[in-house]
This record gives sequence, C-alpha cells and structure tokens, in this order.
Amino acid sequence: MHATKEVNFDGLVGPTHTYAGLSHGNVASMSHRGAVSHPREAALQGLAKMRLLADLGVPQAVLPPQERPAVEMLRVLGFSGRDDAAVLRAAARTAPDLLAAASSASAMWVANAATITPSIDAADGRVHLTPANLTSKLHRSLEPPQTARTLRAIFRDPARFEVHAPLPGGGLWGDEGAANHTRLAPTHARRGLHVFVYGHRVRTQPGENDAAAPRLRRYVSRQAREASEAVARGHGLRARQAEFVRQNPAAIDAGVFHNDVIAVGNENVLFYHEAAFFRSAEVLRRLRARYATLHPEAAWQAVRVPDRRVPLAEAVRSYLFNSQLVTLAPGHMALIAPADCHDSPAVRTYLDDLVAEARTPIRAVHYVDLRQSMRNGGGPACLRLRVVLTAAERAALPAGVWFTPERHATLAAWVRRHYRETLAPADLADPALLEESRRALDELTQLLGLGSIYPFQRVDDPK
Ligand code: SUG
Repeated sequence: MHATKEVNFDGLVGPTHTYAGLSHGNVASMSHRGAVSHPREAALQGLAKMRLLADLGVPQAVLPPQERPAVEMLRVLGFSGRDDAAVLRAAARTAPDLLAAASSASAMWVANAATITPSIDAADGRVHLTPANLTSKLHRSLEPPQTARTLRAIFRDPARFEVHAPLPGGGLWGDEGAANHTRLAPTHARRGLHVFVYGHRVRTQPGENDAAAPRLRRYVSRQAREASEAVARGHGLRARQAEFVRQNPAAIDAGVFHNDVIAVGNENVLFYHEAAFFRSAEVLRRLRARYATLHPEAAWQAVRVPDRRVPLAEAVRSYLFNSQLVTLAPGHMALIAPADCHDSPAVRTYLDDLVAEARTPIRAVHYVDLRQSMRNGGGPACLRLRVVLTAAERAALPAGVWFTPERHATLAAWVRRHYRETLAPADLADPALLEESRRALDELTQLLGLGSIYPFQRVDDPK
C-alpha cells in the first residue's frame, strides 16, 4: 500500500441549507427555488456518504460549514439596524433575494473550495492550495475569505503546505476550484497530469481554436482559462504537467455549470461524456500525448460515454458524472453515484453493463441518497475536495478533522442537537436561526479542534 493517499475532505452541510434558486445555469437550483428544505436530513445524508467512503477504506476528513446568514454582507449592502436581528429584518422586508444569498449554505460544495497541487507535482515540494474566488455568483463570492481561514487552520505547517490567497476577481476572472480540475496519474503517488477545464478566455487569442467555439446562448461560463493558468503558475506546477482544455459550450448551455457535472477522473481513468469537451477527439489526443511524456511506460484509459447510451440531458438530470471515482485496490475502482442514477433506467442500465463487462477498472457502483444537496445541483463529487497527501503530510493535520466511526456518531448527534428539521425561505429572517447557527459552529470548532476560525468567535477583532 502506498504511503501517499488521496484524502476526501467533505463539506459538512450548514444549518441554513435552503433552496433559493440562486444559481442561474444550474438546472436543479433553478427548478427548486422556494421549496422547503430539510437541513437536518441534508447534513445526515452528507455524513452517511462520508461513512460509506470511510468504510470502503478511503481516507475521509471533514471541512466545517461557514457562518450564515452573513450579516456582515447585508450591512455592506446597506441594510442597517441596531443589532443583527434588525439587519435581517430590514433585508427580509425589501430584498429577500439578498437575504437568501447571504444565508446560503453553498460552502458545503467544497469541490469549489480550492484547487490543489500535491507536493510531488509542485516545484518546491509542498502541497499548494488556492481557494477559489467564486466570483460568478453573489452567494458563492462570500466564501473565499472563510475558506482561506479554514484551510489555514487545517493545513497549518508552512514547511509542508501553502494556502494561497484567492485570485482577484474582476470581469471574467472566475475561478471555481477543483470542480474544473482533474489529475491523471498511474497512481496517486506518482507525478500527475493536471487537466484544467475552462469555459471561456478573458482575452481571445487571435488565431486560436477557441475563437471558433460556438457561443453560449442560455447560460454563462464560470471558469476563465487565465484563472486556471494563474493557479497552475502560483502552485509551481511544471508546464509539462498541465493541460488546459475548453469545455463544450453546448454542455454549459445544457446545465453543465462545472466540468465535474460531465467528467470525473481518478488515477489512470478519465470517465467522461462525449459532449464534455470542445473538439473532444483533439483534446483526447493532446492528453494522451502529454501523459505519454510523463509516463511512457504506463497506459491510461478514457472511458467515453456516448450520447446514445446516456443523453446529455439525462447525464445532467441524474448527475452520473458527479459520481466519485475512487480506488479500492490497485486496478479496482468504484463509482459512488447519486441514487438518482439508480432511478434513471438509461443510466442504471449503462452502469450495470459497465461493471458487468469489466473492460475498465470500474468494478462496482455504490448509490448514495444525497437528494437534499442534489436539489441544489450538488452531487457526491461536489461535496468533496480531494487532497493527495503523503503519510507525513497527513500526520501534520489536526487530528479532529479525520472522519472515524466515533466522529460520525459525534457529528450526527451534533446535527440532531442543532439543525432544524425544515426551513422555508421566510424562516431566514428569524434571528433565532442566526443564533442557532453560531452556537452550532462554535461547538463544531471545538469538536474538530480547529480553534476560533469564524469572525463571530473573535470578539476582539475590530473588523
Ligand atoms: O454553485 N448550487 C451550487 C452547486 C455547486 C455544485 N458543485 C460542483 N459541481 N462542484 C452552485 O451552483 C444553489 C444554491 C441555491 O440555489 O439556493 C447553489 O449554489
């Protein structure tokens, strides 16, 4: 067994999990706008998924939620009042949409928290993490400062880890983190080929293929190529270990707002829908050629799912490609798929055949019920941030972040103690919700041994 392992850090669902229709271009989010949510069930579903992974022997850790409602943002937006409760009331009266944005528990989808370069791939031999700036959506643009604080509390040792500042935003400079990034390698322990998938360029280069790409007609792209390049540069990723690939605009217009809705890679396997990339055949050729320069001796497998087996719209509806693809033993992988894939006859038949034919290392499928998160467009892969770590790097993390059966029990009890059963949009103005959330998070930082990471815990902080 390799000492280097991929650790899945899962985002814990926060106490304000709601359906506010905040993400234009994310079909599930748009269609569930205004529905009543179940925060307790959502958090327990997330914990059950972590438990499955841990029981399968995949290293599992936890990332805490963020403080919501973000009263500070409402103040910045001009809502005022004697105290926080008055600010919430003022926003609820005149701008419920802004209150909803300030209350979103969207930080749970930690595939968008950051982009990671493992130490073996970075010029300075350290693990590099850049929090995503998430500038394309108001509610998500609140996340980066807290994400940076949280990651710094976990990846503490500067000799081993560097947590960079999020990229500046501005115009089209969106960065949505690991959701648009895949690392291919013979095993997690070997040097990887980093595949950065972008939806647009800030500047179109004359004579470049991208200029010929069909235009987006319905939705917008969230990831700029220049942002991905900046992350790769900042991490000291060797140029020959990076490829920048354009997403298929037709896929974005079909609701593929992140590449992890249409492709997933793990070690030497890339599982993708034929409509995922712009000029797919050329992309695959480039990836093959680049991979061969890194590992001439080793093969990798592109598992292409044709539209006639799983139509693009069905891939988006079922979230097949937002499955986690994990290695259980050398050459033996499993897909952790949303239960929605089981409900889809086309997808289920495809997966049954894939496993039965045994032509690929994908030998099993585990279905998980994440329907609470799925209604906001967040499947298994959205809820996790993958970090490849050596044994020494793992040992340098605070013990409290590891997910064990004991911690599962502790966290489930914590959720039951603090989370509401249901939450309707109108409940967001309730000042008790703010108090409940702060109490819950305060206790959580103690459970995880993270110290004070939230602004509300820093009473002396002049802000
Ligand atoms: O950014 N949904 C998230 C889902 C993120 C999924 N992550 C990955 N694909 N990696 C988003 O669109 C909806 C919130 C609401 O509508 O209330 C939301 O933010």
